[in-house]
Amino acid sequence: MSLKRISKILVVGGIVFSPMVKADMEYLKDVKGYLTAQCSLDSSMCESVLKAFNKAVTEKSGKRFKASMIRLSTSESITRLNTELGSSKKAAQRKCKNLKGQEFENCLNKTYKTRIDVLFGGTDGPYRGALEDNIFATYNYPNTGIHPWSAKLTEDSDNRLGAFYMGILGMAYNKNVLRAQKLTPPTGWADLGKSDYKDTIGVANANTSGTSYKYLSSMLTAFGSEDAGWERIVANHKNISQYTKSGSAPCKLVARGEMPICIGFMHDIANLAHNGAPIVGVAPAEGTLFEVGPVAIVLGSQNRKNAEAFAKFLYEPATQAALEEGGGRQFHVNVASKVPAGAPDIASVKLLDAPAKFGTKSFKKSVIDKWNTDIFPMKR
Ligand code: S7P
Repeated sequence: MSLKRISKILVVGGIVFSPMVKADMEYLKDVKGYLTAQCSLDSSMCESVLKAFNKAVTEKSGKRFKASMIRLSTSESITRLNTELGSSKKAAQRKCKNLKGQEFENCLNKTYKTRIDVLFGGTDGPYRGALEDNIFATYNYPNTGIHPWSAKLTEDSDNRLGAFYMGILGMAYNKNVLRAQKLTPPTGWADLGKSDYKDTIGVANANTSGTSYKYLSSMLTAFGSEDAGWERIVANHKNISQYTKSGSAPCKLVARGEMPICIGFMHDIANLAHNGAPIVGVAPAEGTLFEVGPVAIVLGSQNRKNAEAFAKFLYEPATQAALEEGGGRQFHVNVASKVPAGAPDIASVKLLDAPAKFGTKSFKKSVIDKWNTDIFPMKR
């Protein structure tokens, strides 16, 4: 996809379709029983979205509804689901091996035993990689009244993934801490490797965090060649003071003054600043990648109709309001949703376009394996 096309699809509200779903959300009235989700947003957003769904269903159906949820980082969430489906997959290899197309999908759906109905939130890389695992069901995700970056993920995944928000990866610093340590603010990825920044930077661990994979992918895209990107990753590693499990943790530490510099999503940084923290976001000068926040229904879900209703609900402006209540200032999928106050200014960001291979399981594995063997053990 050309950069021109990316810029076009990112113009929030730039393309207006007719409203996608009726505001009355009648489809929620048939939701009953159970729904178990794995969520990879920041936990406050996971909770506020689920609370909004429970409330909307309870109001529509007239019966109290309570979905349950587990919060896991994105790669961790995919790994956990694959582990849970381990024995089902072996059974499916025997039972479904001679089938194709819809018959194959129906067979997987019958054979898989899972307690998880739906995955939502987190970054797109690990979800894209998991398409090769045959764990997500097809669904007619909403396709009108939405921003094109969402429709693209659904199209790329042959209707196995929806996407309900978009965010841009960046970095941030605590202006008080930087001043106290007599450091100048970073302006881009290359600055993070400067010797002045020894022990000052926080980023998440690549094994668990989708944000971390987005960071590595940005580095491998921003410097003209992957080799040049790896050199920068090594230089930055020497200055990392902490690798956290979750992607949103480092900038929270920076907001509290416990660390000078972090790598994280610009909408999370904007939220911390909006709430009064002395944190300043930086759009990396060399350019950066964006995430789209997916939703996927699990093959074998015992509560399939509820999972479908939940996936549809994520596209409603009501979900944008719930995200915002949980501190989410990312761009919501629905063109009718308001851009949250304090959301980052896309026009000031140089957006990069990662090659399609970054969304494949094998390439993601090769990047994370290299990070584990060559980068992480290096002395800092
Ligand atoms: O807070 C929103 C958000 O930042 O949460 C997700 C999260 O950082 C990804 O989690 P991991 O890095 O721990 O996998 C992002 O998708 C989202 O923008």
